[in-house]
Amino acid sequence: MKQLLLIFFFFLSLSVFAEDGSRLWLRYEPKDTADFLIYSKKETATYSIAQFEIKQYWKGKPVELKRMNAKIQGAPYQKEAFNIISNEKTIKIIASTDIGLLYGVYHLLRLQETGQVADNLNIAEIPAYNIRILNHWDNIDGTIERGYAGSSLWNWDDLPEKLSPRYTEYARANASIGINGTVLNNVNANPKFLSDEYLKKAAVLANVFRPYGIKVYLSVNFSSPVILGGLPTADPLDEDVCRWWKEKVKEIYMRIPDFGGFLVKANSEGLPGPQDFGRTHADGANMLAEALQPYGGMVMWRAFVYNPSSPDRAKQAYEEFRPLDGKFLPNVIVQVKNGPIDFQPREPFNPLFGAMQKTPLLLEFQITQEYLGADKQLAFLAPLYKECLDADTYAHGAGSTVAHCVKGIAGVANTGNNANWTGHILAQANWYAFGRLAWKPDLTSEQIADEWLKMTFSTDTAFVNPVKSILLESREAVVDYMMPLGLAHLFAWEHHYGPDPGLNIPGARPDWMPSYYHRADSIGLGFDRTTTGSNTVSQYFPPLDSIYNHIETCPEDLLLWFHHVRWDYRMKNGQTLWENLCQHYQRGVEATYRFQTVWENTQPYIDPERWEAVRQKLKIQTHDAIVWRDTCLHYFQTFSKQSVIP
Ligand code: GCV
Repeated sequence: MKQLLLIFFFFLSLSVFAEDGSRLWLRYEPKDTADFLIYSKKETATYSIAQFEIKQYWKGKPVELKRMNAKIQGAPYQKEAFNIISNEKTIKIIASTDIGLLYGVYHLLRLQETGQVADNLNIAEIPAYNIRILNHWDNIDGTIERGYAGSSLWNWDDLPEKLSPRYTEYARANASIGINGTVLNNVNANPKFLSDEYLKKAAVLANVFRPYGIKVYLSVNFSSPVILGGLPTADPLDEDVCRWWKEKVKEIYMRIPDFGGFLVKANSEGLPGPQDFGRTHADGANMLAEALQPYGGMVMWRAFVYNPSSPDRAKQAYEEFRPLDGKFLPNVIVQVKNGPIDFQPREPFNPLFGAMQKTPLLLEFQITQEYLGADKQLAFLAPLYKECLDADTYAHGAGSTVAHCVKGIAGVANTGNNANWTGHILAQANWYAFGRLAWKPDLTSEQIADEWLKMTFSTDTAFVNPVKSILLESREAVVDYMMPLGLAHLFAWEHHYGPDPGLNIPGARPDWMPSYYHRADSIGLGFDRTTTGSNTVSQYFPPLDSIYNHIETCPEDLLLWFHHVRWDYRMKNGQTLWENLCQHYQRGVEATYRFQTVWENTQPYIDPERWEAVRQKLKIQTHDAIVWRDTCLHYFQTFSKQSVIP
């Protein structure tokens, strides 16, 4: 009952709005009616939300919410699936579970908001993956690692007693795009999150999220048995350690009966892990998996590993994890970043996709723009996500796309406690795009941009079409003015915002220095990963290994990733590498001017607050794009010895 009342007051609170971006894409206008107050005591909280949303916001013919097995052709029973079927008089949303109904309701409202309600709807939707999860890199002190939208959404000091209304808003926003899991804390995990004090807090958040179909997970520190439990070791084969984890898991499930499981970063960037005891990643993951298995929980074990002694960082995850294929328990899923290095503006797909054939994989994207302009720059990431999802691994012949090789998708969240949630209002589109693609990877970037713009701003084509075009262009523009042609990691020390290709800190890890990645010299530019270089190309299936290996066949947008290319090398357009490099940097800057011009013309279509907020950000973007272009070209010029072509 308490939960239903909370939901009621939450919806009531939505009637007062400021145009600060806080409403996200959920800008449904309420109907002029009071009948949404009627609900039956027998209904679940999820069903009540579905009912509220329809009664409050749906403006078409009567809707019936029907719980029965949804008929999804060719798909097995799926508890999150739904049908929407309409005839002249009514619309039926059919699902076998309440969460399926709620997803159906949000789908129908999306159709309404984007002007796509047809007379005879016959829709069957089933999510492509069961795991569609956000990873929050939120710390216990309220800071967010690589977060650019304020502090953590979780007010740990106020929990478990005081609940922010934002927790419900967060859950609702996620449910509306099909996200069904959230890892509350940073992968650089503080063991304290497993203390009773913090489990109580996490349990309260889980209670808020549950009606919206969202499970809570926690990142764990591998040394927790030592730091929290006082044991002398965290060796995964030690009986006391196994017992400690089993007890801890039992305690968690007493507090959170539907707890999702653990996310683990181990033996990565200085964090502890099983290798500290001469054990493998599989030993570590399986020990945790055994503890979680009786409760249906799972382990998401990250494959983000690299160490400074390796000649090529891009090879290491594959080298460490590929030999472990088949050695993980069934409730372990290995979480792999989209590219082999680290969320760069452009990377080839990670060669582990397709290569781990006996181990389920979870694809990890970054929604927060650590390497794509933080909260200051427009970079609509659907094209980046699509590039990876649609990439052909050739693991089982042509057509074995990354999307087919994975069992779920994780996204490092871009949310914080800023009123507009994501720092840059247009970055809300990346949260939205992530959810939509995790549900349906076949959607196009254009469809997603179109939906998001119509729901967030206006359905007027005079607004939607030009803004959609700049959204779709924006990621490529960032690549152009930051790191074109396959360059990577030219960032200044630590903050990963601005450029510093010449950075050289004596004594620092070489693989944290830009020169490790760009390898500029008097001959040319780029990292030789061919068979005569670091041989990373051989981690890809044929024919990709050979396509990447040969300079003539390597796609030009990845040229400097795989090859060290002479400054005077003739590219496909007949001009030299140096000339092309200059053109890309210039093209990127010019695109940002276009973003400003397009946005200036949108003033009549949207509210002044959000219009001005975006306008300011776009100005910063042009300024900073110029800094990128000038810094990089002037630095590379010291090697190419050629003048910068304007
Ligand atoms: C959470 C990169 C980031 C780190 C991040 C790490 C990871 O190195 O810069 O902040 O740590 O990736 O994904 O674990």
